[in-house]
Amino acid sequence: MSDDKRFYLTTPIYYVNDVPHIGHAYTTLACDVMARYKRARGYEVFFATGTDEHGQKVEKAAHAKGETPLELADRVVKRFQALWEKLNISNTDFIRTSQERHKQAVQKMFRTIEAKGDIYLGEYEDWYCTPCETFWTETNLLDGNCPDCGRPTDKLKEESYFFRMSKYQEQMLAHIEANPDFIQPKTRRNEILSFLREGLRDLSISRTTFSWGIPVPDNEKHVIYVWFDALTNYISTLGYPNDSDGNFNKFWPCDVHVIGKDILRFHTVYWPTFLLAAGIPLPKKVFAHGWWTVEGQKMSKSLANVVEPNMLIDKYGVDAIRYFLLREVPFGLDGDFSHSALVHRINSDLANDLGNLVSRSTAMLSKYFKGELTTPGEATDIDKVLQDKFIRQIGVVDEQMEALAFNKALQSIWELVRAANKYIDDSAPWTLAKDDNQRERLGTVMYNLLEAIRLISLLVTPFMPETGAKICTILGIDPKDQQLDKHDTWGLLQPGTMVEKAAPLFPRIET
Ligand code: ME8
Repeated sequence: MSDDKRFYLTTPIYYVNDVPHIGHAYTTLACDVMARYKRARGYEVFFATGTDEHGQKVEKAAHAKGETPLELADRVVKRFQALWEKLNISNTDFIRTSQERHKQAVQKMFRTIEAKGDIYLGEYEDWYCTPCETFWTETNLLDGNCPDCGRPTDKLKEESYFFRMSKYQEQMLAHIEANPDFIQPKTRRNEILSFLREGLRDLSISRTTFSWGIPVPDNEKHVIYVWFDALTNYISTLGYPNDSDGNFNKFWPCDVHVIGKDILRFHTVYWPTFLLAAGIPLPKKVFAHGWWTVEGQKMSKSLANVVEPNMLIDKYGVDAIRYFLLREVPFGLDGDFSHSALVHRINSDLANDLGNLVSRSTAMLSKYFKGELTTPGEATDIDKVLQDKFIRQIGVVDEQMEALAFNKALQSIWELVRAANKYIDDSAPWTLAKDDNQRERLGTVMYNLLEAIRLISLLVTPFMPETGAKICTILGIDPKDQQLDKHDTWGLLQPGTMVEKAAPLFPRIET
């Protein structure tokens, strides 16, 4: 397999002091769709996710519950893993920062940068926001509170190891300027460029005030800063530094780190400068998506409006949720979750457009040909228009997927669903069926319709794996034998195939 047929993508690793909600599900789901799409296009994919288990925040949460931090982590990790299984997430690895393999990697990174002379021991005094695990200068604070989350900060003074981040300011600016796609979307790139132009301070990368973390090599009084620890997951998951399975060599640099906009600076300034110092190539792209509010409000425990994905999946089905989250909001912008919008999407796009297309078409084939596909006759103009549109649109979807424009890709696929529905209306099979001389034409129309449905099933599979497989089975094909890069041309359905009359794919939801 050539190098360009490899793809490595990551989600953030989630804190274990919170249980998974719709925001975490969103990032992970977007990565899953991309991973499935790339596999369908013949790529060997490494898709990493996991949990961020160290730091003061987790230590405090554990103590509040009368648990050790590891007990808390063990319990919450199961909830993340169970949710990913339920959401049909196809991750390659699940890294926990409490694992020994990860500790090895973090200590190796620390040692490498220290050996280069870019880590030194000093003293730290600043304002610390524990919920955000971030230090702020006096001028950053808003009325004494954290400028990000608005909560109170504490003044901390401690001996600390520092990373010479300031040394890399020019190099980082030059990298971002020379690589316009490194930070996406563009607005985020501008945000980071202006942040860098203001100048970089050296970064405190160790703490002595708590112990739940990875010790600094040869100075166990210090634990390594949780972000230095967490960001290293992107290479520890690949087996850095020993690389006994060869994955680091094979998959690094990462094709895309997908994150929420809240953690952009860590991924586009801290992480790349650590890598520059360690002499490791930089990731190719960081894509920051927007945030979900719920029914117009910020999701928060105190408002008791946190949307719990398990409940949604049980109520509406996993594919409907997968579809909704990626269709509703352009990837990169903020969005609002509401039950009415969800029900509307399910009823109009899934039940009406897609569901009806499949049930109408298979019902007609069953009625007119006892479910058997016949050999298509010569293509008429409307047949050619349909075929051309499908072949062209597959290329459009590909470009949109490459740009992580999931909502646009789904819109493009739905243009095909609507074109196929229109093809039924324009060719009026029920009229053809009344005339024995039109038998071959009727067979051609049915063939074209089912071939259109086959191509739609290929395109929807990364978004809705169960639905894609269900449609293939209805069409008498083994889903395993259908792969986008090999089967995206028109006319692959075999005449003589028996097609099932489909039960509704998505029942309408009564409101
Ligand atoms: O930040 N809308 O972990 P975290 C959309 N451990 N996405 C949301 C969201 C919302 N309302 N809320 C959360 C951390 N997210 C660190 C990361 S990586 C080396 C370490 C998503 O558990 C979004 O992707 O707070 C965000 O970046 C992530 O959850 C934060 O998860």
